Amino acid sequence: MKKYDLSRSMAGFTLIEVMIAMVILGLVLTGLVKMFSSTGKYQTAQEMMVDLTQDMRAAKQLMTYEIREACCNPVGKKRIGFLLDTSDDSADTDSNSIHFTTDRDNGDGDQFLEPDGDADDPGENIAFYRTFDNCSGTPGPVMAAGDRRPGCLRYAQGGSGQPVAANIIDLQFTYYDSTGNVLTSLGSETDLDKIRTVQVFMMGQVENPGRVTSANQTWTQQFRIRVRNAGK
Ligand SMILES: [Ca+2]
Ligand SMILES: [Ca+2]
Ligand SMILES: [Ca+2]
Ligand SMILES: [Ca+2]
Repeated sequence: MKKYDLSRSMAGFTLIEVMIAMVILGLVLTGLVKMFSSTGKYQTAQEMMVDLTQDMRAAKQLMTYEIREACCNPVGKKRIGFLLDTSDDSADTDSNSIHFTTDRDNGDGDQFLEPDGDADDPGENIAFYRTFDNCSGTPGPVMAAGDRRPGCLRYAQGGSGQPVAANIIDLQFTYYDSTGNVLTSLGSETDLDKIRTVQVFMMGQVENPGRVTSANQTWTQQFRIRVRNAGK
């Protein structure tokens, strides 16, 4: 039987060879680490944008549904529609907020929608606005249209506004009358009753914009909603 000469095979690599092998291995590993870390960053950037666009699309759906159903008043016992509140910038109908009532039900809790001529039942007093906070904890001050700092889009149903989407860096409402002209004055209920269409401009920013190029930091959506029941 042939014997292996261990000492001889162990001596097969010189120190130089081992060092060269280690340097090559090091280079390969560095390359691999770089490749993986850049892939990871790319995925995170994509995920951040997906998060933002999903939140904003959901916000659009909610706003479209609610604004389309605004001002429903089939019984007509009292005025129901867009609201004027000069004391609270989150509770009026202007460039940075929208607030309206609608009569959908009588609040009896059954499955039937039975408008009862008033707007004091659940889900009949709706507002959207933006506050200067990140949607967690106490709401910050109401933000002006065009204020490009990140804020929280909120949805109120008669009480305090619930968070809908964070990192919203602009929210602007524009109101149109029946002829498609922009309503510039909304200082009275008579003016508010002229609203037929609402345009929403919304811009969001990814959670960590410093990690991505400027082209991938923001997402914008603008849409118009016809208020089906307005003027009826
Ligand atoms: Ca306002
Ligand atoms: Ca009602
Ligand atoms: Ca009622
Ligand atoms: Ca009912």
